[in-house]
Amino acid sequence: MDLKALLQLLILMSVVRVAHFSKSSSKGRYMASVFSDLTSEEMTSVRTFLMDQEQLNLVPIRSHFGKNAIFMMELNLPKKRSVLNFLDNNGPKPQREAKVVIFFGDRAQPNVTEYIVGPLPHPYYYRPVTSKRNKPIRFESRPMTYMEYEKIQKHLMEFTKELNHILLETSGFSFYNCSSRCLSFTDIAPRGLNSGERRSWLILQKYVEGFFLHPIGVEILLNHRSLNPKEWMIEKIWYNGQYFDSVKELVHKYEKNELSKIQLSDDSQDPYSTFMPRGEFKIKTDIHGPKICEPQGKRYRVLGNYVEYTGWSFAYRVRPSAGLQIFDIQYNNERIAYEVSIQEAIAFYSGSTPAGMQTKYIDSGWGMGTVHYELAKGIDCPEEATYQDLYNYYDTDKPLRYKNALCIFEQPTGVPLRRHFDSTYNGGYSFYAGVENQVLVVRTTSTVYNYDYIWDFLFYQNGVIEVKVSATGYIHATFFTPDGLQFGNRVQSDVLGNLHTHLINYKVDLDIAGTENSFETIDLKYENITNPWSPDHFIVQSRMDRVPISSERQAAFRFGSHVPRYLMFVNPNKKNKWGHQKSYRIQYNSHAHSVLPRMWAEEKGISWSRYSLAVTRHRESEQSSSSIFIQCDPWDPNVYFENFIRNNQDIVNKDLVAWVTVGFLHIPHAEDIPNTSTPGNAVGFLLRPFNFFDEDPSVASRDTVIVRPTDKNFTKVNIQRWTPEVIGQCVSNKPFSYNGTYFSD
Ligand SMILES: [Cu+2]
Repeated sequence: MDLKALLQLLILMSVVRVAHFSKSSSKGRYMASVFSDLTSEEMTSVRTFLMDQEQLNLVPIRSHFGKNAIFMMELNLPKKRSVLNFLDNNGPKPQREAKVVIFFGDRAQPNVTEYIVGPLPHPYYYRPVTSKRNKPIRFESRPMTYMEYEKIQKHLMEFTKELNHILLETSGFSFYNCSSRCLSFTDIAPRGLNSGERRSWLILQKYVEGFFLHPIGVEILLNHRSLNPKEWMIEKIWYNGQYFDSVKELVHKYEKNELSKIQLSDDSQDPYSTFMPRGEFKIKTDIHGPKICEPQGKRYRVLGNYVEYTGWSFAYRVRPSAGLQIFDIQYNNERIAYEVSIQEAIAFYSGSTPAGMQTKYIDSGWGMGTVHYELAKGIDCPEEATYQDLYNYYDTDKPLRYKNALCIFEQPTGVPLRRHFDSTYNGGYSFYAGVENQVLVVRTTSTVYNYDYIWDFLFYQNGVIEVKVSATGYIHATFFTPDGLQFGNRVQSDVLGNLHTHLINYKVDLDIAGTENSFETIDLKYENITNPWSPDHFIVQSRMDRVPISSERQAAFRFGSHVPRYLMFVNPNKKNKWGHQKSYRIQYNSHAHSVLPRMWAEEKGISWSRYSLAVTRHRESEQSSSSIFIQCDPWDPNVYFENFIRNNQDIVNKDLVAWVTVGFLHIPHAEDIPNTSTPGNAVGFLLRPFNFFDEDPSVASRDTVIVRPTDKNFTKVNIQRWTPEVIGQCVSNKPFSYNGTYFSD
């Protein structure tokens, strides 16, 4: 390095500024800890305590099937009132407790019971969770476990022994002595047609990379309700469009040639379902694309589960059922929301095969909030992101650490936050000004078997929060038969991509500058008035039609009904400088519609999906719109969202919760092979300030650049900026420059 370069570096180093964090950060961290998930130590102590309770008679869940075992544990969220008392009034810190789900298989009436265990970290009490429903959770509604899958796999091997030659002739793959050519299966849900059933359709597939896309034309209905696997039975088999009551019947008809046989081509060597690159682009390249970098360090701070960035501060946790929850969202120390969280994600399918027509995935029942595997640096999140490990206790006997399962990062959006070029319309300009648009992202993923959801919460400098889910992974596909074409597209010679609707439900507990809020809508109405400046004419124009909504029923917008364009949460008691009630607006980015007629069998389990938006009074007993037990019993759900609005409470000047449903119809097409890609498959909503502030709060952003010509000939410009003039090595070693003229040559 020459002397000049060294001097430059020294000057640069002396002017490098770093982000300044408030002195209250450590207090913020302490406050946020009221929401923090159970630590590994807490989980272990809860387990030890419960295993010692003789009357529970617990055994490890990973070594027994159908006994009494701890299935899951998570933080028991303290009541909002006591949390707010702690956060806002210096009240006592709420006691930490765990919520534990125990499977009681070894009881005269097997059931599932939820317990509260506390206090942490040294528990000495446990009590069952009481609910208004006053009915035990049905044992058959429990999520699947590793042990149950192991038993199913074993029984499938046994049951399909007689079928072995048919499977081999059909696909070249089998369950027996299969070495590299093995079959696998996908079990679909719900598992039956009525409450209390547990019988699953299994789709047989070749076990190659991306096996989800390799159905072999055989589907099996297995009744696995009994806790004694010896009593399990195959109730039906579907083979190439034909139904059989037993393995025997299929074998008999197969051997007598009394059915239509299939023989699949062998594509297992070079499957269409892999990520392996193939083919060429017109413009070939094998060098890196652009990357995100932070040339002068991070501008946000993560302390435990507490995050600070520009005006923002919030806490987060990741619950095992549905995943990310963001709490106590504040902007410049003013609260906007108490909680914004994922509640449920569903995908309801159609098809001509029994598995296709039966599939109604309700993903929290598959531990959607626990399947957050490691994020790849530079692909799933920027390399420089802050990565956090997450701990789960779900179908396990010890806490499991999911490394780098959550990431937080700041990224440029590539579009300015604000900008203006102030033309003089004669070849020059009076000023140019712009603000870079950087956004803080909190991200997790859920790989629910074949599908991958990417969950984002974005915090913009102008007070906007964006909530977004992107879908990717493998489609859920069934064997192609010609009548399948009414339910999707043929995407490979033997594969139908089945149509399905994705719906995602969020809880948005807004607290606009306090808990007392009201809800109103704004749309436009034409008015027709005599033209005041030309009385022989009329003026037709739109005027604002502001409708205060006073009850829960009135605030429930069914899919298909008219939804006013502005959905406003207002604080009627607090006004901005201009006399307007402080408000935030929910703005949708979604193409959702309902998936089943109201009250149809399985629809009861997802009654939240009736409404694009429902607004309810906050109630501790209405913490979630869904549960992990609904997937296996949607017919008699233990959480029935419709009840949240049934009592039609008054919602004026009250603590309000918005239940937001977004989604999209997915008709798989050739380009879903090998994977569904994220562009176009992202939906969500925005929370936007609307008279909450007195002006755009991003005026505080130092990501601003202003350029003013200093002489008539535009030979010199005055550049004003509030960040170091030189960015650093990471992007460019040249200072920002600007000319901005458009003279002709
Ligand atoms: Cu899809």
